[in-house]
Amino acid sequence: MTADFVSDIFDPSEWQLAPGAEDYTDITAHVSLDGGVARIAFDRPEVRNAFRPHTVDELYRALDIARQDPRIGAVLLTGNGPSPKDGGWAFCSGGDQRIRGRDGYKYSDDEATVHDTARAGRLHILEVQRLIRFMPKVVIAVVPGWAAGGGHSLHVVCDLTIASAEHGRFKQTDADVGSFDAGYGSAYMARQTGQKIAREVFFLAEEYSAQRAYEMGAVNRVVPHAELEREALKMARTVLTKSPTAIRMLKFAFNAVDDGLVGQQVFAGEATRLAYGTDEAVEGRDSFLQKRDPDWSPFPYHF
Ligand code: S0N
Repeated sequence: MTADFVSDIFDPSEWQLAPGAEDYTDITAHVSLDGGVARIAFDRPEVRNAFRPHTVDELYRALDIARQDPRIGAVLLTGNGPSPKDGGWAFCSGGDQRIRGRDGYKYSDDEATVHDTARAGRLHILEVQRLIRFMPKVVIAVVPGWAAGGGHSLHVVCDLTIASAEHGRFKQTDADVGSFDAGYGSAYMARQTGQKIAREVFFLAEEYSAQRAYEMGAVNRVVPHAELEREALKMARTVLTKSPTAIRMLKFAFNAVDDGLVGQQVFAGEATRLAYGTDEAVEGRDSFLQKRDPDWSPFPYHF
């Protein structure tokens, strides 16, 4: 069964509901009919797709389901629209400022009944950033409108970004509202665009068109608004034509240089998985289980 309509540029004939997606209130989640691509979208267009703690919980869950689904090779992260209030488009405008407390973002009173942590402030969008960063699949930010504040940081941390030529707009408002993403949002952005540009984006908090963001090296492709989702799906399907192992190793290799020992750990974990498939590793395991010395003689010291 194909999906219901969720956004003006969404093509329901390409998608089916993702597992568990019926329960989401703040996002939508779909899987392409061929099973290879996930589409996860902020669904609060009336507030430019700002996220509250509940939104982040759902986003984390949907991304983690995509991470664990062995058929899915690429994820589209986007925002539904337009806003019913004024027709404006957004990818995401970051943390919902209406519920920001002194120690982070608060669950609302009705959510409080279902969350043990309801009264504590949360900043767990950073957990979502890490999930995007460390999932062994290509995550594409599909930007139909504003990418602002924490929404800007999310696009930065995604592997690729494709944006609407007409409505895609980028603005790092963190310093306007007294917040600061001092991790991937800023330092990793500087890796992408260079220090001067990243500092300008944060220190001046000006608005940039999709075309200008492309020129900065922050966006991969700028396409007509009506074509955005089609082009994004095409990009994802191109990724699916590549070797899954090669893509995984490449993503973690790109990450490793900036991620310190965690980056090395993630890359090395994949290397270990590959090594387990060799006769040499099988000999190591079997010799232990058979209580004998390993015979490494068939395995050369490569140079
Ligand atoms: C996106 C902007 C530029 C769009 O401007 P535009 O098109 O003029 O629309 P508006 O009229 O401003 O907005 C339409 C309606 O949407 C509401 N709204 C928009 N954004 C938010 C938001 N983030 N929270 C709550 N409501 C929002 C407007 O109020 C308006 O509503 P009505 O119709 O009722 O008037 C513009 O909207 C804008 O600048 N938005 C704010 C962007 C922003 O500052 N976001 C927060 C930045 N900070 C974070 O995201 C922090 C994230 C985080 O968790 C974090 C991560 C790492 C480290 C630290 C933190 C941390 O929080 O400290």
